[in-house]
Amino acid sequence: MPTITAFENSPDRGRGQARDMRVRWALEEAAQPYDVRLVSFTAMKQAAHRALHPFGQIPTYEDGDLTLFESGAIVLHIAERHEGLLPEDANARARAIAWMFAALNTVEPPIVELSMAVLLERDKSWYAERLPGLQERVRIRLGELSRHISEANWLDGAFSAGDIMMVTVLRRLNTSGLLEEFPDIAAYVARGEARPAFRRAFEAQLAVFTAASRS
Ligand code: GTB
Repeated sequence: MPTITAFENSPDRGRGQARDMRVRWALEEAAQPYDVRLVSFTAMKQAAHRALHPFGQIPTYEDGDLTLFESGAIVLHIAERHEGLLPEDANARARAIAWMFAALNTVEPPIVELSMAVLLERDKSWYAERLPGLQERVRIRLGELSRHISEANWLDGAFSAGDIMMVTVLRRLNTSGLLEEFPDIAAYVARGEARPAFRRAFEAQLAVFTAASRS
């Protein structure tokens, strides 16, 4: 059974924003049981964890002789070994993988930049001036994605690992007000969140937060 790592005490307070969520979701879609090892911020930076993850972060994935880091690589590995997360047709499979990269390389960067500014720069003198530009860069990507998705249920035909990556990336905007400006995208995220596998993954990470806040 694979083991993944996740925050012992996630700063998102159980909102499922940390990147173990996408790995949990992929494992749930694949009906692959898994163990979770919870790590503290201190433990993450120590040698034992850095042996698994050179940058001292979560998530990691261990299965037999294999250790992986980077959520995209982990989800791709899971998708390649289980049915239902990547299409059989070679071209459709290549396109689904392209969407995984698009989520991580094209859509996630401006979203992370905006989130980090909101989190860390609120009290800075330049914040009010910088915010609209950061929001605009996210809006550009959402507009482009909205034109692509339009009325479609998923990014490219059937649900795939590309949708797992994209929905988890877009969820980072849940409290930003930006998703509501793009009803197609908001509906797409809601469709992802309504999947039973997403719900199971979400409840599992929420249970970690609930237990931590009781102790
Ligand atoms: N590129 C890597 C991947 O995709 O796996 C990035 C991994 C990463 O950023 N991990 C973060 C981490 O370990 C957790 S997910 N951070 C600790 C550190 O670097 O010391 C990022 C995250 C954290 C918290 C929230 N939140 O509170 O809303 C959202 C996202």
